[in-house]
Amino acid sequence: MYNDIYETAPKPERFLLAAAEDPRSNVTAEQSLDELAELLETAGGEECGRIIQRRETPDPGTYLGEGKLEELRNALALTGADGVITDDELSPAQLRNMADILKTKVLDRTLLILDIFSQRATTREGQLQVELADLSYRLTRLTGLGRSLSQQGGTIGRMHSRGAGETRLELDRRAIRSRMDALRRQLAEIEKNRDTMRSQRVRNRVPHAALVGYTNAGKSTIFNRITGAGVLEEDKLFATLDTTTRRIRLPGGREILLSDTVGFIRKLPHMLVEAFHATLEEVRYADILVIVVDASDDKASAELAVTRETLRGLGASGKPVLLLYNKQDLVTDPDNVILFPGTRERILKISALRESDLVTVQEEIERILKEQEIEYTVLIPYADGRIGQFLRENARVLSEEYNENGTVMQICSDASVRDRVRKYLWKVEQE
Ligand SMILES: Nc1nc2c(ncn2[C@@H]2O[C@H](COP(=O)(O)OP(=O)(O)OP(=O)(O)O)[C@@H](O)[C@H]2O)c(=O)[nH]1
Ligand SMILES: [Mg+2]
Repeated sequence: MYNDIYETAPKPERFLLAAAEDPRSNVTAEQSLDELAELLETAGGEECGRIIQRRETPDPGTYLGEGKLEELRNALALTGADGVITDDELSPAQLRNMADILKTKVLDRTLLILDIFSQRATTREGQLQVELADLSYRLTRLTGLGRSLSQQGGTIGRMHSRGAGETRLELDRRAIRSRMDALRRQLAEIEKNRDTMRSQRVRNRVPHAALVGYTNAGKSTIFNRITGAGVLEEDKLFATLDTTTRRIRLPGGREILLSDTVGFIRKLPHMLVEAFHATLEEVRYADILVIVVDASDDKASAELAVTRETLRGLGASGKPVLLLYNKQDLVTDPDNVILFPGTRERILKISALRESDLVTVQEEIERILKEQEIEYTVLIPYADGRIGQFLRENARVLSEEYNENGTVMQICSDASVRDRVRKYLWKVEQE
């Protein structure tokens, strides 16, 4: 009788993990599959074995070669797994063929990440972004996914939290396209509102620092400890999907905006990068990037590389960077992790759990901001009085004199304000 009660707890779906190991990659297939297993756990599933094939490029038709597929089929029978997840994104043909050959549910890393994002997106914008990315993935894979997902029960890969997964697969291509258009329009609307907010910020000239980095590095923990906000921090991949921004006062008295952002990951599906571009605009407009690295992770250096690459893709490289080697309390052998800081990057070894370290972080942000400030002189013709007003509101005016041509002002500000008054620069005037 009690059995009924116990049986109501859903058993996690079990999957075999499969990877084609690229010998040129800077992480091993084992490490990459460890991460895939963590992703699977976050999605509510469980690994029951792995199969790795060493080959430079996956088989274009079936991802793994014939022999390995045979091995996989035996392992499926042996373990009673609910399906297979591949470490790379599968092409439509690979997905279809693998599902046909293995006669089981076949998922790839991308679908798993999409699944997690769809379970975890909380804001309206996040949900729209995930749905858009999900539809663009499915659009080209209707047949393959139909065959793959019809094989077994279970929920992973079906976008269960949205409740629309089943029907969505049946939508025809035209319906999907028009839904995608509608989603893009709604996202553009939200983006427009954010632009307005952002230009107000520029006017208020509050400097903006963004915490960025690999998923699970400790960004939200640092953010919460500094701001007192209650952003979810968890030992799971992709705990954070939405950008949160708070205004804080640094120890020296200066106010800044601090943002917590979605974590990056290797092989982040490109449709997600695209969908999240708007959210990550906060990163593009930031004055300082605070890159957080989990220094206790043996993949730290590869993860830092992914972070830099993603930042480049977002058009956010070239900003002042503060590099935080976090989780020092867990680092047992400091020589074990070799990280390569970029030139002119400040580095701090910290633990988010140590209060004093977080004060140091804020002092360092303050110092960097101060360095960014530049002094220059402008000559503003009397007819352009509003420019003088703009500078009085948005910069520090060191001196102000009047001559026959206009007002000569000595200014201290950051580069963005100076750029806006570029045509009045005294030097330019002289040349
Ligand atoms: N021991 C230790 N644990 C830490 C430290 N910083 C963060 N953590 C833990 O690491 C895990 C991930 O932290 P989060 O702050 O959620 O990481 P995140 O970078 O925001 O991750 P995503 O939102 O997934 O991108 C949590 O379990 C934290 O408690 C640290 O300095 N030391
Ligand atoms: Mg987070």
